[in-house]
Amino acid sequence: MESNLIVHRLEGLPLGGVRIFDSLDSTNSEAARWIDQGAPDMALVLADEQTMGKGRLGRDWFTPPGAALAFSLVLQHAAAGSANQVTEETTATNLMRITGLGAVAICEALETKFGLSARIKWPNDVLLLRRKTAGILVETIWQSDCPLSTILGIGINVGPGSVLPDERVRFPATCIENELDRPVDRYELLRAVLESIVRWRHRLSEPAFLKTWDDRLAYKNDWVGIFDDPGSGQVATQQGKLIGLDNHGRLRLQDDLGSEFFLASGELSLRATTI
Ligand code: BT5
Repeated sequence: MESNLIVHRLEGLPLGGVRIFDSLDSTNSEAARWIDQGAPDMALVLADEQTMGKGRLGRDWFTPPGAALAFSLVLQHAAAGSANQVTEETTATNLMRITGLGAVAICEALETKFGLSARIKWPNDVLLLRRKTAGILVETIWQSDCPLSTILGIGINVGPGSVLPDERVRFPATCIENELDRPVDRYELLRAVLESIVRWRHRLSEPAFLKTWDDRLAYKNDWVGIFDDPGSGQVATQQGKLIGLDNHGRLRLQDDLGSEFFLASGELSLRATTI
């Protein structure tokens, strides 16, 4: 689709600017370059294809042309009114919640536009029928201890061309069209995700947001293993029953003696397991 048609589809959203590419290394990398040049709040970078799409911890994210949504949104913290009054609340917890914001927005868009019930594999994956359909990569630019800008990067598998076979991914993948069995308009989906982000963005510390996030967690009441790197064949570093989120967006779990423990790191991976 031509850039001006895409911009037309996004009309009325409070975006700070839009950069659209047929092919790009990574929308998060382009957003970082734009931030260096003074990107406004809510600047959006969109690419049809990514040649070096990024996952967490140096991993890759596959975005072939014509089959996926890959975009990054710049959130300027001064615009949110927090840069001058950085507290623990606005740094650690709110940054963690920005991954939740992306996950909730994807789930809400899939529910409202397509009637799909998606689940969040904490912290950054969105699943349809226990298969990964979308991933979120949040990167923050700091000045000393102060977060200046956050890049909310979202990749969503829309058509079958975006799905890698099971042996090439760390977790089984799917796409929206496989689950719906009909074509999906990528830009209708993009608009719905952005609308949800706009709706929740300034409400990340409200109980209503935490509940919306918590309600969509995958593996609730299941036993999960927590791995540093589940692809390496290593055993779980911890196991527990997944209870939900705490007030900060940390994951609450219970060990086999019933004691609660919490996970705050976004660098862990969960797998359903049995004991
Ligand atoms: C993620 O990392 O899931 C974060 C993905 C974020 C991608 C977006 S696209 C727009 C923006 N610009 C970027 O450059 N990135 C963001 P992680 O949890 O580390 O998962 C990465 C792993 O998922 C890889 O190692 C593969 O095993 C698998 N994978 C790669 N591409 C996939 C795809 N299209 N669908 C499902 N799984 C995939």
